[in-house]
Amino acid sequence: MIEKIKRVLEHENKFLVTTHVDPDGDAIGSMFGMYFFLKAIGKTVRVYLKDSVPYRYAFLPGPEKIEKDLKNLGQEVILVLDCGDIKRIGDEYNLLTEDRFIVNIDHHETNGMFGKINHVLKDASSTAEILYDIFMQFGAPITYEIALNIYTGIFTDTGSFRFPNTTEKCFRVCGEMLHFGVSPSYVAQMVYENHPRERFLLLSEVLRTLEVSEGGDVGIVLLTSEMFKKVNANYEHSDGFVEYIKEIKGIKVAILIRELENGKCKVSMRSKDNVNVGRICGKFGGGGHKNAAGCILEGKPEEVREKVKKVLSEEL
Ligand SMILES: [Mn+2]
Repeated sequence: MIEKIKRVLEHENKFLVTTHVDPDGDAIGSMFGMYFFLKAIGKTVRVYLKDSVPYRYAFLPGPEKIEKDLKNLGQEVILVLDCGDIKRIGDEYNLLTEDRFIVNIDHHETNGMFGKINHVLKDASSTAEILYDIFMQFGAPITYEIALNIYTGIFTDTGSFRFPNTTEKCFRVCGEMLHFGVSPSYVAQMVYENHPRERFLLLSEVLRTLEVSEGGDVGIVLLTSEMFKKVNANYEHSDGFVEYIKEIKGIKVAILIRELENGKCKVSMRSKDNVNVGRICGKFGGGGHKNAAGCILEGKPEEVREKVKKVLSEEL
């Protein structure tokens, strides 16, 4: 598979790189890393990202121009990175018709295999780690820009080397990125110690809703539209809140239920060890990984909480 991808990257000249909406550090790092790599081997590259780059990843070196629509699509090879479902690149996914040459590079368990080439490694920590192996095939020099993006992708998708997807390889690849000038403390500061204060005002509202199950293994919090208004915060400020709930002793499943505008809620789940929240979210039409997944459900946050509790009581 990696040989096939190598051939495409070598022989084609025009590429469009994209990733999922609501991008995380691996999505942005993979996309920008691929951008700089393709530039380094002399290719013409466009980058399409429906959403803005979240503030915590704004330090990452990236292309000057990020396109927000796919109107002027030519004959580019489309590289879809870190995206389990083609619909998640944004509304315009339907412009990527069957005759398009899509290369799907990902590590989501629930990947829809929507590409002409599908390089989906479920055991990889991150898409950035998969890209590292691809880049190594070329013998092209890894620049600081590429290294910083790869490092950040692996660092964030492993929860700073805390999640079960953390392997020897993660440390090896990240260690190697240090040779190219990456500073781990700089990345950590940019990603984790660079928040506007609205985030913490919002967090204090959310923590008031904390409900821990009788057995102490499930923690659920709610995030309502009202709370955003009250502290003048936006969605971006709430990124990663669910991780705090997972820090409670004994918690196996941490859940954040966020109210959306359309009478629905986004449910984010995180789990420890062998609890597979990817499968649980799959039952609700969502997806993700074993220890990190999400889905969207109808109803007010309190109603959604009841639905989720019911399913969890059957599953755990
Ligand atoms: Mn990822």
